[in-house]
Amino acid sequence: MNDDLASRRAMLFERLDSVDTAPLWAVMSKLVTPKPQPRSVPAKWSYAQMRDLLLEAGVLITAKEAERRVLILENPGLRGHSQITQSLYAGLQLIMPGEIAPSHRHAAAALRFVIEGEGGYTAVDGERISMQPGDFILTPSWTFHDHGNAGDVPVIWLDGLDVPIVNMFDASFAQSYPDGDTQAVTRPEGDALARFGCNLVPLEYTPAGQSSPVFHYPYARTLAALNQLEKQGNWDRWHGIKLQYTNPINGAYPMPTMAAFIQKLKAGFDGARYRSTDATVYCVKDGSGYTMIGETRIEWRQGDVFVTPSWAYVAHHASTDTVLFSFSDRAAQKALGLWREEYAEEPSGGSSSAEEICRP
Ligand code: 1HN
Repeated sequence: MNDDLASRRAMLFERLDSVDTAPLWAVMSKLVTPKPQPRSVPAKWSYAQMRDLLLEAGVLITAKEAERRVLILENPGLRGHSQITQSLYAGLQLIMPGEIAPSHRHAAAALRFVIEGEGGYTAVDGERISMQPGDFILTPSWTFHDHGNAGDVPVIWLDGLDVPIVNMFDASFAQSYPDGDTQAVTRPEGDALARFGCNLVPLEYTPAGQSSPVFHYPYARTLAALNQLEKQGNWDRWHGIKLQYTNPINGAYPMPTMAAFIQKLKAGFDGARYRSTDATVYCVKDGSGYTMIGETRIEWRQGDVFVTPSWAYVAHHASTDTVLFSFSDRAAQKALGLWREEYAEEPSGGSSSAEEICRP
């Protein structure tokens, strides 16, 4: 390019800049990439370490003062943004015996996976349920929710929220419960599960919202399903035995933005590589092993949380019998027609140039 052309272009760029304009040709390849270029990276938070830090926070601030006593799990590639992936927030929450976390509601939807402790409870939309380790719990958008601990040990769970999605749309609203710290309980424990969680629905039921009316998925039921399927065999080469949590009314994901999954891997499971556009947050319910995320090896054990970025190859390897919980923005991506997945045929560790196939 001759000097004259270069300087005329530079002058044009300056004039464009001065009127809040920019040339697409200078940024197009960054804007529209041939494949995902996530800023998030593979990462793990060791539960042993997080638990110590949480319990220290437990001495220094009450749940009530904090409103929520939570350690945010920030992806090392996204520090300072309260994000574990580009679209999701995750944190570890502690409630000490006798404490309450006051009632509020917000546009962001939350899910919870209980890691430790007996005696915790949460109230959602007028029903209070007690939490057991392994329980999966929903707080749909704009439902009042408060938590408490009626037991005598600390209760810790993983929170997942779609806050970055809500904020991307500039659609955030939030408010405190207008009438005290805890919401009025209007329905007995187990009401939603009886009405919607037993392959039955109330007579001539018409769905009221986009989230599952079941907001408590007790681990005893989840484990019974995994164990029955394990007896039958049929291990998937990529996923072991993997199920997705569902809205029983329509078979959709439990909430419009987030999907959640549970999977069992037998000791010695040596998974093949899989990738999808939904960056995924995992929590180890039980067991130990490691996951290859691209070239990164992440060792895990009970309680650990780890994250796999969009479109990275993921292959799980279990040393002992393992149950993994996971969640992602797959619901939102599928609703918007964006989600893609790919199964790599050859076992993990093989050549990355091997031919990739779609799964039958
Ligand atoms: C929230 O309301 C909870 O209710 C937990 O337990 C984490 C993170 C961001 C915004 C709201 C909860 C949260 C949150």
